[in-house]
Formats: sequence, C-alpha cells, structure tokens
Amino acid sequence: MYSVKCIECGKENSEESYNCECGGLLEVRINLDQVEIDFKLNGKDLSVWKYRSLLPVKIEPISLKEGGTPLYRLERLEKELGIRRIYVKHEGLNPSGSFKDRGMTVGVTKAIEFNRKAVACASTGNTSASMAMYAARAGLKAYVLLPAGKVALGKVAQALMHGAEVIGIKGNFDDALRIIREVCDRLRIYLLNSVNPFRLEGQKTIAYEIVDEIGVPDRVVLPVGNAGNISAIYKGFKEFLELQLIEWLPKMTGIQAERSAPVYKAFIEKKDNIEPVSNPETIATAIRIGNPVNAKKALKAIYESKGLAEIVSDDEIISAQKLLAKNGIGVEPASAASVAGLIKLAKAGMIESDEKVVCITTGNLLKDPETAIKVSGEPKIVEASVEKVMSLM
Ligand code: AN7
Repeated sequence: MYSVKCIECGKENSEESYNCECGGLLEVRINLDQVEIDFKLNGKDLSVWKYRSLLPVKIEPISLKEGGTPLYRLERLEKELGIRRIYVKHEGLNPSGSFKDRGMTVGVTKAIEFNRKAVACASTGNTSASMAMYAARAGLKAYVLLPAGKVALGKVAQALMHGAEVIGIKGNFDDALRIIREVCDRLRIYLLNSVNPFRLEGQKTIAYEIVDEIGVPDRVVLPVGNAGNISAIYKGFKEFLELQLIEWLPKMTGIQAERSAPVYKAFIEKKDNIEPVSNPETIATAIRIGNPVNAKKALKAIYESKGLAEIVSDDEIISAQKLLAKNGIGVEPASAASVAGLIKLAKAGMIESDEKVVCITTGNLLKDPETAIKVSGEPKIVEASVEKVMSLM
C-alpha cells in the first residue's frame, strides 16, 4: 500500500532508513490507485487521522488529537493589500502548540511499529517539544539536542517537563542535526527529524484539511526552516490532485528570515539545491537554520507549483506578529514570517488581486514569551490603590 523511495535514483529503501545509499532524500509513496478513500471532504471533523487511508501506518496510532486547526480570515488585511481572500491556518493550536504534532503522531507510531525503545531529534525547539510529548504518551525514551541558549523558553520547558533528556550543544541547529544523526546510527535510536519521511506524511494533512474546509487555494505561504513542512504540504496537494480531489496546485511560497535564507538564495539563483549559510541568525529562532535538509524537496515544490521564495527582516517579522495579535491570533515569531512575507510580496505586486491565499502560522505565541514581552513592553507596576490604577487607564 506504500513504499519508501529515493527522490534522486528512485530506488526502494527499507522503511527504517533515512537516506538512500546514493545520498538522496527518501519519500513515502502511497499507492494511490489502491487506496480506498473513506473520508468525505465536507469540512467536518478535521484531524490528522481523518485521512488515515492516506497515511502509512499499520497499527493504532499514538495520538493526542492533533490537527483540526482553525482557519481564520483576515478581512482587514485583505482590504489593505487588495487581495480577495487571506486566511491563516493556526497550527499553533495543536496539542504541543505547533504543526510538528502532525508529523510526530505518525513518526512516534512508526517508532512503536519498528519496536524501538528510544527516539531522538535535533531541534530549534518545537520538534523537541512535540517529540517529548508524543514519546511520553507512547512510553518511549526521548533524547533532544538543542543549540544552547538559542531555543525559546516555552519549548525547552515542554521538552523537559515531558521527560526528554535535553542536551544543549555549543553550536547551532545544523551542528546538532549532524551529531544526532550519527548518534542515532550508532545507538539504533529512531531519528525523528524531518529527514524521517514519515514525519512529512503526517504534516501533509495540513493540505488535506485546507482543501476539506475551503477547497484548493491559489497560494500557500509558510515559514521555511529545515524545509520539511513546505515539502510535506506540497506532497499533500499533489496526492489530492492525483486522486482528482482537486484541479490545480497552489503556488507554494516559502518565507525565510533574511540572515537564514539558503532556500531563498537558491530560488533567486534558479538552482535546485542550496549552499549552506554558516552563521544563520534571526529573532525567529525556530527557523534559525543554515543547512536545511529538505531543501531539494522544497525547491522542487516551489518551482513545480510556480510559487515563490521571499525573505523578511526581524522587524518585518515582529510587525506581522503584532498584526496577527491585533486580530486575535497569537503566534511565535517564525510563524509571523508567513504573513510578513505575504505583505512584502503583495506590496511588490507579486500577488494577484483575485487570489485565495492561506498563510500557515506554525507555532503558538506562548512558545516564546521572552520575545513577546521584549517587543510589547513590560507590565506597568503601581501602588495597590484605585486612584493609582485609574491614573494609568
Ligand atoms: C514555528 O523544531 O526545525 O521548514 O527543530 O518551529 O519544516 O523546518 C522548527 C521549524 C516553522 C520551519 N515554524 O519548518 C525544529 C524546527 C516554526 C518552527 C518552522 C519551524 P520546517
């Protein structure tokens, strides 16, 4: 019903490998002509597991009821930018507060299928929080490698509280991923970074849910770090196209922080792979990544769908975070990059006025309380009296 194949040489690999012998990335291929679709696209009961018939698992999944995230319209921004429809799909409302839960419910289920006792990841924060939560649920040992001092507080708290062994390294995310890959090979620990093709299978359900609720959009805009999510969502749309559930593919539009932008740079230079950025930096620490492992898949998604890549500054990210907050949508900085990118592209005339656009906000405001307070200002402190309080109102 599915197989794991190399995107470069096409060779079938074992389900438990993360890389082809030729070095190519792996992808799960669902045999779509044999699938019996047992869901209705009626906008109801959205969740990752509504689409189980298109997900490659053989056992009852380890689930915390992920997916089914809300889609909000931004009417004021539609008017301001002159775009027909702008939606935000708020992935920050998943169980651990980010889209990673969609991938982890599948990834941790595979760890159980493969009879593993431990899972591990390198992370800018959200992957580790999500993995720790699902590993706890499944009763697995969890090991997390983080770039020390560069992970938002809420995410570290989650990884620790859910019982992961949390190790900070004196290096960045890219160093952490290189190290954990080797450690996982040596100790036969199951690796749950997005080189694991099953992670992306869960995340492709973002595309399914969007179609389920509003039909196929013209464009999907999202932040790009390790470039897994853009690849996963594109795969979801492509599968629906092949199943003739939709009639076109949305333009996949990836947004990076300007000093962590290898995918953007490759896009501008019309290349099909990136050159790593050695010292990535941004206030959006979730996407502070210089050597995204899924870059090839992501660039393919952007080119094939006639999409775009764009960069945004930290100031633009924070403005968009505040704009979303003023619309009642609380997101962490990386998530706001999607909306910041849309605003920049729209002002540059790169978005058609009749487009139906969906921005993915990938993580919750509470993930990074320190940045939120830093950019909003501290609360005012006064004597405990009615007069003093009223003097500030
Ligand atoms: C909020 O947690 O890479 O392009 O280790 O946390 O699929 O990597 C997080 C990435 C966007 C980028 N928004 O997604 C990690 C990690 C948020 C994120 C991304 C991340 P990818």
